[in-house]
Amino acid sequence: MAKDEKSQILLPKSLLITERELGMDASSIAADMRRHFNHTLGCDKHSISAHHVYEALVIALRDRLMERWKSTHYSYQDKQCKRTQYLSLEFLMGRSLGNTLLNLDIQGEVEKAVSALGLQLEDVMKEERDAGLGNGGLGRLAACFVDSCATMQLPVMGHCIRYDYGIFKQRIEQGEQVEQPDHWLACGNPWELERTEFQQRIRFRGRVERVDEGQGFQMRWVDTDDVLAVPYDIPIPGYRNGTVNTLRVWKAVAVEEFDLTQFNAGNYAEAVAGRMHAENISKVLYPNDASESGKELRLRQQYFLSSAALQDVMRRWLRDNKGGDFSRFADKNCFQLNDTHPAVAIAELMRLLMDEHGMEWDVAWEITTHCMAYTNHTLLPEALERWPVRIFGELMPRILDIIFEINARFLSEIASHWPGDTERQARMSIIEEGGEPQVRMAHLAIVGSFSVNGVAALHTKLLKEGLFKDFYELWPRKFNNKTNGVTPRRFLALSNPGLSELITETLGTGWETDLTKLKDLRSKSEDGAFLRRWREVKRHNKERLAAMVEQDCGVKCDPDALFDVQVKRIHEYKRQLLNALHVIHLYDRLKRGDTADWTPRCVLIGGKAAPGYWLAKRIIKFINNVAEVINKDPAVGDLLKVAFLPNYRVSAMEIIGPGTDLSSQISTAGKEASGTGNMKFMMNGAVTIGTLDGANVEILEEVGEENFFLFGLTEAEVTTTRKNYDPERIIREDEDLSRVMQLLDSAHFNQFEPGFFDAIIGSMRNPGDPWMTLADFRGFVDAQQRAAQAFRDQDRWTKMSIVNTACCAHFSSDRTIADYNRDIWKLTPVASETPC
Ligand code: 26Q
Repeated sequence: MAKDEKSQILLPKSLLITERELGMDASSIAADMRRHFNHTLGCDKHSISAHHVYEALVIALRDRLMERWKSTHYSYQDKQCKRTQYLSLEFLMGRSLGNTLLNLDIQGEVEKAVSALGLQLEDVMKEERDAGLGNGGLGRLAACFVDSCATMQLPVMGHCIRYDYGIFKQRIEQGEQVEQPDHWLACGNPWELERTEFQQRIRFRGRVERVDEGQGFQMRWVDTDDVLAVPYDIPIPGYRNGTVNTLRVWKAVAVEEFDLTQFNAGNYAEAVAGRMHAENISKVLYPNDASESGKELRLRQQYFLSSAALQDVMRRWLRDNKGGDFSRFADKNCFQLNDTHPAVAIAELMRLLMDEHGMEWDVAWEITTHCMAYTNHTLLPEALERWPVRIFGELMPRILDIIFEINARFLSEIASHWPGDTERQARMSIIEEGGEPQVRMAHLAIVGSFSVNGVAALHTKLLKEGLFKDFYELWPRKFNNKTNGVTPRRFLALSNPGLSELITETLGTGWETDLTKLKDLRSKSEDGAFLRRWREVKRHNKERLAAMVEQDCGVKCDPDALFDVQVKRIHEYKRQLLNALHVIHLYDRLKRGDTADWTPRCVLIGGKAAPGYWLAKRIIKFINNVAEVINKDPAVGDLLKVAFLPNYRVSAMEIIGPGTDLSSQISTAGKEASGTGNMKFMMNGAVTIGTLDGANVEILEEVGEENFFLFGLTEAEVTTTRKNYDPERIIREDEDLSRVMQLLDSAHFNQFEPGFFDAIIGSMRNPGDPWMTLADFRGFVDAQQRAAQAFRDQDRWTKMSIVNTACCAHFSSDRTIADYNRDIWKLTPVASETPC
């Protein structure tokens, strides 16, 4: 018997199903789909839709996941193993259906079940919307990580906010980005399971009281405006291993007694408005991929997530450790902070340990600093998060007190380490003085964590030498590198079935969880028949991509042309403008008849701009105008096509990656922390044209210079060249660039919009241009020429493509997670064996 804690009613164990009993064959699945379609969803002959079929299938699959989910949970519980919580304001999951079918190994049976019901699985799969709970790299990284953790049977739970609105949908109207809200939950989310029984109360505002309870002073945070955090669990299946981990997403709900005073005073509307204010916390994902200063709602989101996740862990701890002994808490728990966005968790854990569990500062600090670990994702100083002390104090006064105390103790450590060095104290302080005082979140994260990592070797080196130099001098052993990776299940096995089949035929299975096996493909690159097969797969994937481009942009691309692709958020440092300059140069060559040995090319560019980033939006318009002029010009024909792909997202990458020949990774050296798109392309046999930046450095190391089109200044050269950077001279001395700039100056791409691109042109001509776009023009054009020439020798190109796939093992997120686990988390894998 088990007891209901609330009602005290005794519940017989016979209620529980303890064996797996749901069939994995087509007929059991079809039967369950019909039952859910008719009974769970209540569909009848008047209300029949493809979406309901999709929902019925997902519920049938969720039932099957549920058995494995419980087993996994019991196994972790039985072992009382150490666990990691991955705290992230973003999880860019994309679609789940294909991934679930792949991981449960029931693609074939579900296909049969669906066709027995008279439908095509492919059509049903299109019904799923992307879960777009993230902006880009950082959010997708979190999604790849939970996939790898489940596949490696590591007890890791993801925590995120259950935003009602994910990243906006991008439409292009007259060449400009128009944002539309992404109400992805409008038709519900059949994957999730609401867990009201685990809800938590999150406090805001109020004031702090000092109370004497006999055994010394205690701090009490009182008169607060509380919000409930209600968790929804999303299953994360491992690859064919019986493990199902959890992504827990938290929704903000007003507390019942919320604004009862208003209500009782007859102010009904005000009382309801108060509820809405609380529930706004989980309304919308902020669409900036660099920090946005000062938005109070964003800080509320950060504290909401951090506190909910920590209280959730505390609840479990107190249940399993009666009497509240915290001495082993840090041995059993790790919190990985995905950038500084959840860094307030450091102060929140201190608060919970001291104020709610009566601990002394030093004991609480020892625990906190032994379970927090921080990952940095940026090298741009302007992207480091800062919050005005004033906002912090208003929203979370108790948390601000704790941050001040952390800082006071930290500064005295600095003072004894470097006596008299007040400048260093000011540089390192968690509080930035001067003007409006700010909390420096990265400093809080470094001081409060036992591990600080960058996301690629170059990035980590630059963090130690630059941004975090002072901290590295103080705590060299805290700093470590964890080069990013991507999951080969979604980005190879699922999105590139043709290549997967060829690989499996050649090497057997097992590569899906051990990409080092792919290195044996290298020996096949001399085998003519294999080259032909490889080329056929790529050709088929290019047809699929060309169909998407035609549908979404109305541009027809010849699948035999070189597909040159750059998809990522629009940012000056990522230099979509350099790409555009090259396109204009090719157009100029065509116009002047310089077409000897021409390689037909389709240039595809896609990505969202933060709605408030004016220049990034103007860059989108620029690319669209250039594309329109070129595509319309009869003199150009099929030799050059340019398209801007609207609404780039995870599910689009699943088509784009496999169909790409040449992957553009052309950021200013020293600016892109890692990049992960570069890895997805490489895995799918695209060759990279890139600078020595982020993880490109490691891709180059793996494939060798002969399989990579390297160009551009190095990070060190960028730093020295900056001092006497003279873009006008570069233009003067390069005839091709002069001609390109002339076309721009003559408004060739904005004949009806005079002056429209002046800001763009001006930014590149500016000697202070931080991204030094023109400095790399010549190198880029020459590298593109080498790529075009290599492509004309199809055997040579195919070999390069094979080598790229063969060498991608280092970029599997399984390798990344193995590194996190070996150096930071130290978890033991737990097989899911316990009966459900
Ligand atoms: C912060 C505060 C307020 C509002 C927004 C934000 C915010 C949100 C998202 C700041 C940054 C981000 C996202 C950053 C990001 O995606 N960075 C990328 O992370 C990848 C994974 O490590 C790297 O590969 C990329 O190089 C890096 O740019």
